Amino acid sequence: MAARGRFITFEGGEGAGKSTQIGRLCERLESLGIEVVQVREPGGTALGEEMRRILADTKGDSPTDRAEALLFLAARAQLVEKKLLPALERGAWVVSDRFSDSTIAYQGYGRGLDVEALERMNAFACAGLRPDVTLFLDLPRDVAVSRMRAREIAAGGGPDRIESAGDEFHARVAEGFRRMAAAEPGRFATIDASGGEEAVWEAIWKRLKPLT
Ligand code: Z5A
Repeated sequence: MAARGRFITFEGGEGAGKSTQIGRLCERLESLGIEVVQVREPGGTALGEEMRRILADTKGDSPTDRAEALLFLAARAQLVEKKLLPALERGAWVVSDRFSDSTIAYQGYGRGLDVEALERMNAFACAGLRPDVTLFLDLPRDVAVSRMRAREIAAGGGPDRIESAGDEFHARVAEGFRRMAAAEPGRFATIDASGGEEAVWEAIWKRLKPLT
């Protein structure tokens, strides 16, 4: 029987460089002959992608804070059971753009919902699955905003519902990630994401290479 694969998650505020670094990581792992399953949250299943559309919508009937939390959790439950557990059981690495810590940071610290209740609901939704390593890309909000604006101008898009939540909300989210990283230093690696792509990548690979 194959050894269980590794489960790596990337967390942090929007525009911190998660997708960019995940692309590099998956390429590196594949070049080493490792099977990689790359997913994003919310998403990764048909149901999850539909939830993503609903959650980003700025025009429809906005979910309440509790309904928002439950939508993220439902998308996660579907992803874990349908995709992540089978991949890990056959020995693949799973690399996820956000996971359960985002719910604690955004819906707990950001929206002000009960963090302990969210932790219990996360455990239920994840069927007990926890990341082996969580890379927290820490980037000052003003730098992230200017990176995102440059991207939006290039792509012609605009901020979604959660992106538009305001500076105080995003400061609480960042504080939430920092507290979680400090509370679980064995799982979290805090990466200074303010450097160039190459410097950030080197810090990430230094943490993950010993697991290959
Ligand atoms: N959410 C939640 O509330 N609760 C939950 O439980 C979950 C999620 C799971 C998902 O957003 C939203 O859902 C998110 C949290 C919430 N909302 N907010 N706000 P998403 O998946 O659409 O997007 P995101 O996760 O917020 O990330 P992003 O905007 O796609 O950013 P990123 O992936 O971290 O960054 P990037 O795309 O790699 O880089 C951003 C730009 O910077 C891009 O133009 C890059 O080329 C550039 N870049 C990247 N790295 C560098 C460096 N090192 N230097 C300079 N420029 C760089």
